[in-house]
Amino acid sequence: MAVLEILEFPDPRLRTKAKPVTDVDDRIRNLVADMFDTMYAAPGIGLAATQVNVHEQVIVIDLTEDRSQPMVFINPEITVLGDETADYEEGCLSVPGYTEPVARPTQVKVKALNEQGESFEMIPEDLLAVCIQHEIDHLQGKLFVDYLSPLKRQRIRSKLEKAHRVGA
Ligand code: GNR
Ligand code: NI
Repeated sequence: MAVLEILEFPDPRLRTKAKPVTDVDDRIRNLVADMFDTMYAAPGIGLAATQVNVHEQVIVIDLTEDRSQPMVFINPEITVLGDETADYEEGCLSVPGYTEPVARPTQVKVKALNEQGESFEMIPEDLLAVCIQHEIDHLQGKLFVDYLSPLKRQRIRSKLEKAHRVGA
């Protein structure tokens, strides 16, 4: 078990597209354990493997404060079920210190593998629906700042670049 380093925007490695996991084996279960350690330490409610510079399709989520509902999504596939979208004020461990509203579909279905390599489907609601879409975006090399205006994105980029230079 280990707390891993989280890449921060505008690190180009965050733009890498993750590959599907072919074998849900002990190596992947170890990665999942390290990702939970990293997410809980941050703290955050979700983490995609991309953020710890592992470019395989693995996501962990736990929306609870007492860490009681850990969820694992391997090779997730999302289907949008309806036209409705809602704005949610999003943040990201890879964009520390900034939040902005993002509009996303509210009705989605997710199919994935669990830690045992078994397939499951669910219809997430509310914050879970937001978080799963945010994490699947990471696996595709996408960040919530990509939904903002170029001006807002550039301001965040400049401030984080400066913070990285100063070592803040
Ligand atoms: O901890 C997190 N909080 C959060 C809040 C609103 C929308 C999405 C998120 S995910 C984020 C952790 C993270 O960066 N996951 O990739
Ligand atoms: Ni994020």
